Amino acid sequence: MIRHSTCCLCEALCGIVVHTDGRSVTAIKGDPDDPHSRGHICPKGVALQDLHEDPDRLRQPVMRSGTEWRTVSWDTALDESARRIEAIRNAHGPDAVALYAGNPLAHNYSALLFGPPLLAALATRNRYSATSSDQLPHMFAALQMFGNQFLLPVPDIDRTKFLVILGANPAASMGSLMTAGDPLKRLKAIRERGGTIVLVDPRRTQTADVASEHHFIRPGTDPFLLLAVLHVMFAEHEVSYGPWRSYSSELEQLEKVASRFSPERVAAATGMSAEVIRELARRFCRAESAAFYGRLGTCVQAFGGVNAWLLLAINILSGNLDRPGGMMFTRPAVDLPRLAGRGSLRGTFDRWRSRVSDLPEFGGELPVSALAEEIETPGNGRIRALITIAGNPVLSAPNGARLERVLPSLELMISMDPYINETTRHAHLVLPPVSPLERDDFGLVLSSVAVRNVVKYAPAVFPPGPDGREDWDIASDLAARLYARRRDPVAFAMRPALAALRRLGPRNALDLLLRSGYYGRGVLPFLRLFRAGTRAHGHPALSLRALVQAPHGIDLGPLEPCFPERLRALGNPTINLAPLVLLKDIGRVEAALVSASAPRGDTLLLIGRRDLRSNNSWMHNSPRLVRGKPRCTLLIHPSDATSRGIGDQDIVEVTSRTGTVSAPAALDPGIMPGVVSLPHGWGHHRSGARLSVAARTPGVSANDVTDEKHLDELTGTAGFNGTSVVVRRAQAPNESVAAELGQEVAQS
Ligand SMILES: Nc1nc2c(c(=O)[nH]1)N[C@H]1C(S)=C(S)[C@@H](COP(=O)(O)OP(=O)(O)OC[C@H]3O[C@@H](n4cnc5c(=O)[nH]c(N)nc54)[C@H](O)[C@@H]3O)O[C@H]1N2
Ligand SMILES: Nc1nc2c(c(=O)[nH]1)N[C@H]1C(S)=C(S)[C@@H](COP(=O)(O)OP(=O)(O)OC[C@H]3O[C@@H](n4cnc5c(=O)[nH]c(N)nc54)[C@H](O)[C@@H]3O)O[C@H]1N2
Ligand code: SF4
Ligand SMILES: [Mo]
Repeated sequence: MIRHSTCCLCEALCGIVVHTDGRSVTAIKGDPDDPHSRGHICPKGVALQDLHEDPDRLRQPVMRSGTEWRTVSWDTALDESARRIEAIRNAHGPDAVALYAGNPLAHNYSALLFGPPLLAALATRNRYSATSSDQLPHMFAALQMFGNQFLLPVPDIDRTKFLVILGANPAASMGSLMTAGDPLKRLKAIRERGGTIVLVDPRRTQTADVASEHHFIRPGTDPFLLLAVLHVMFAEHEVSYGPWRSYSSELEQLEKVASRFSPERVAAATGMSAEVIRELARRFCRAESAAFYGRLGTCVQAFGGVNAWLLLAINILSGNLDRPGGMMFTRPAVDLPRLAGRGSLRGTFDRWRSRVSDLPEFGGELPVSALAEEIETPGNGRIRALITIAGNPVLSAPNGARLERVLPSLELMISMDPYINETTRHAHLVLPPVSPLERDDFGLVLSSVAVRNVVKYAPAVFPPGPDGREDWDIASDLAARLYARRRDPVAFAMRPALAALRRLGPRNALDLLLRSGYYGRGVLPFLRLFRAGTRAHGHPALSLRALVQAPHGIDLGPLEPCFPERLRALGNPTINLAPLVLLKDIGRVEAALVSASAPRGDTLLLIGRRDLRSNNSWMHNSPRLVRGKPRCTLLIHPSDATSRGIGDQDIVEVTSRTGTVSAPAALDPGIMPGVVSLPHGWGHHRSGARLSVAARTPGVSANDVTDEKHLDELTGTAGFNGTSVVVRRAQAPNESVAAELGQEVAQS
């Protein structure tokens, strides 16, 4: 038997064909008829089979006493969870119960649609998620400039003539905020049609193999580069407002700021010559079409917010926003910016701050950098219970080691997760969802950042196992049980509402969203009620049924210019080119530029990296993915290695303010001198986790040495990249390490 589905692991949304003998998988292949991915699949997609069959994957809820886990029924697990959450809430208030939501939720439409009732029932200000370890700056800039955190333009890579890739490695990540089936093939096509790809990255990654040129940039210095590009654009009158002149405000402020950052002034700090920067700006502006695409490397560092803003500004002022071949907006079948409406879902910032470090709220969440200290620090408002959903912050949060130390002090921890891993081993209850092949799939989030408008619904490949429940069902059931224990008017109102919502279920909810969307059939088709816009020609009018009848998905066509109508429809008359909060942050950029010339002593700057066969922290229990040579190595430039007496494959100690890890060194001329790279998501040797394959795989957690205090002070986004470290050969005399770090801290 074959079933068509979508791989849920990364953002590429590959169509897959799952071959089964009814109950188990016999093979997983790429779907050649998927109009989006056209047959592409990577090793992780094939390894969905390992995930599905993994004996370590939990099939039933488990409850811990001491180090012993016992299986319990769903009723027991959910009642016990609700009882214990309510006890802590009643004793210490709602903020005592924290919630952390991880990355896989972005790939889980039903959990996204049916998770909010749990958020509402908890009503805590202590909400955290992987957003603050990731794309928060892009959402922040979209909110400040367009008035909607979901209006994220994507590079139109299928048509562009000039693409700059700053701090992204699609060869490994398969694209991020740029959902594109087979991104490498699409990138290669840019050059085949005579276009140019410029990669700017502290490492010559595999993406360099498809780029026309690669330039090193020192980690954390991106705002200098971006300001210098703008400087050249203004100074040489390359600014072409395109259609934007009448919709943009605060242009003069931006020009004034950029005028202070000439290419000559930033050259030494960035490690890029003034001539390279100047030429980059000129070529970018003169290209027939161009997209300046910046991603994770520009986000998870000291200037994430400023970077995201300047990236948008460059695209706007070169006339490349919302034009074919530039940075464009999607028009997905279910439109998140429109769904967000005019209320707080459009985005919020700084409505409250974290108790200990005074870090700002964004979108109802606090930065994950604050999580450990909020658990650790006594006083009013201290976190006493933590619920994690699809997250592994012990391995993924900055200074995860600190979090690991404080988790055992919690009075209650509940995890919705299929594994007992480095984080969830501290939970009192683990509530496991079904495997991805046992639930249906719809690209709610990812099709809104896809390089073409695409839509696909994939029914579950297998029915759920005997005790299997989906995330949406677990979360909303828990919410219902929390309300059932309360006596207040909100709870009285919410009980029937939630019961009705659960009866509706995610499938019907999706159908309504599709029908009322841009390409929808309408909710009452013959009356055409609630249809958002005019249907594009040549596609069936959308409903869930129409999608079920198109098992490979439907291509709704290339991205189309949609401004200013779309901006207006979302309630925003203009684009703010220089939002005040961002302008103010330029003071910090100036200070960093001044201190960038100070001597660095013996310290190196740590950055991360991704690998095609690895997926954040959680696919390392797949035997086929972890085979082969160790991947958790420290890349170091030969000159930095030689000066430290380090040879290839020597074990080195990497020490930061927060800790030390050991890893084999890999000498690599492709990494910038002064920079070292360690991938994150490893370190599965911790006792108490139930990951038999991963535990045998060597590797340490990069987040044992990243620093929760090194962050983007404006947005609170984690600053994984650019962490100061000292690297020594293991067993080498070690006394001077502390002295070096002391010096570094004094400098910063
Ligand atoms: N040093 C460093 N740290 C980083 C990064 C970096 O580049 N460098 N990258 C950051 C980024 S971009 C991100 S997104 C974060 C990710 O950070 P997290 O989201 O905290 O971590 P993941 O490793 O994605 O772990 C996902 C967890 O979800 C579980 N899971 C998988 N599928 C499901 C599901 O369908 N339902 C449920 N309930 N659980 C599921 C897995 O078992 C695992 O425990 O890490 C960040 N951390
Ligand atoms: N195979 C695989 N695919 C994945 C994931 C995975 O773990 N494995 N994770 C998924 C997730 S959660 C995400 S968010 C995406 C991320 O996808 P991408 O945004 O493509 O991120 P990375 O692959 O981490 O590439 C970031 C690049 O930034 C560079 N860099 C580091 N510091 C700096 C800096 O200061 N400035 C600049 N300019 N560059 C810098 C790094 O060298 C690296 O090449 O990938 C997704 N896809
Ligand atoms: S690139 Fe790999 S992990 Fe990403 S969606 Fe495709 S098959 Fe899945
Ligand atoms: Mo991410």
